[in-house]
Amino acid sequence: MKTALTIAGSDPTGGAGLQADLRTFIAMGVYGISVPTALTAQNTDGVHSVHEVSPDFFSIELQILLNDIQPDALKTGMIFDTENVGIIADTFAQFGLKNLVVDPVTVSSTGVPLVQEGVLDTLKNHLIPLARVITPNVYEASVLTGMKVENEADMKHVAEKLHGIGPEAVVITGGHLKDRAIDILFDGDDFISLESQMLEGTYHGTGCVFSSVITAGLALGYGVKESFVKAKEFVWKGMNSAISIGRGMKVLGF
Ligand code: PXL
Repeated sequence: MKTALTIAGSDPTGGAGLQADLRTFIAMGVYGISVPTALTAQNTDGVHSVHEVSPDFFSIELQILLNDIQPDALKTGMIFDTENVGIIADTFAQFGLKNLVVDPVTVSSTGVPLVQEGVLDTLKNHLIPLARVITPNVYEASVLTGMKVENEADMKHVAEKLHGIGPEAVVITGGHLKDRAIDILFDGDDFISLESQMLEGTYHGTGCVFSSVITAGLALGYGVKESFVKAKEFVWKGMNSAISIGRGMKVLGF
């Protein structure tokens, strides 16, 4: 069986973060392994507080796991500590890892910061250049590039700019154009733009699940484009079957 690693923050609701990543890997038929970067105290109303894993212990978590298991693909989500970003980059090289997907998480669905100041710069300089795919949403793409992203042309423009940092492909999620939800892939040659209807309401964890499907796809040996198309379909279906497990945001149903 293929294995995929998620390096992310814990979300006790299972709607986002490490738990959502593992749920997605299972649904995709991939064995999931996981290294937490931080704990969050949260429910479906939002994130209450964050407790990070210290760089010393984070490093041990990775060394012990990867000394034993070589994942077929890996993804990063919430990385609270700047130092932990550097540790992931070093570990990637040390173990000759492949198929890295970087989801540059910045804030929670309700706008609570999930990263220290400086994390995005460190991601840009050290981790994103190693990635096969990066999956910022429109907001994250705008913060990473300092550019305004207000329409599909802007999305394409930031995708090109981010591709210049070194990843094989850039996916920008969450573009809105009238009543359509747009996601864009740029692989250095072509753009693929996938559209769906915009759905009412707030859904928790769509970005995490999207990048996890891509990671599982790469682990299974699919190409970047196929994995992107699978991710759009998977998230769309999950949103249409979303469930209210608590009193707040819905989580994807799958
Ligand atoms: O959706 C981004 C995200 C990632 N990781 C964790 C989260 C969230 C959003 O709340 O809690 C742990």
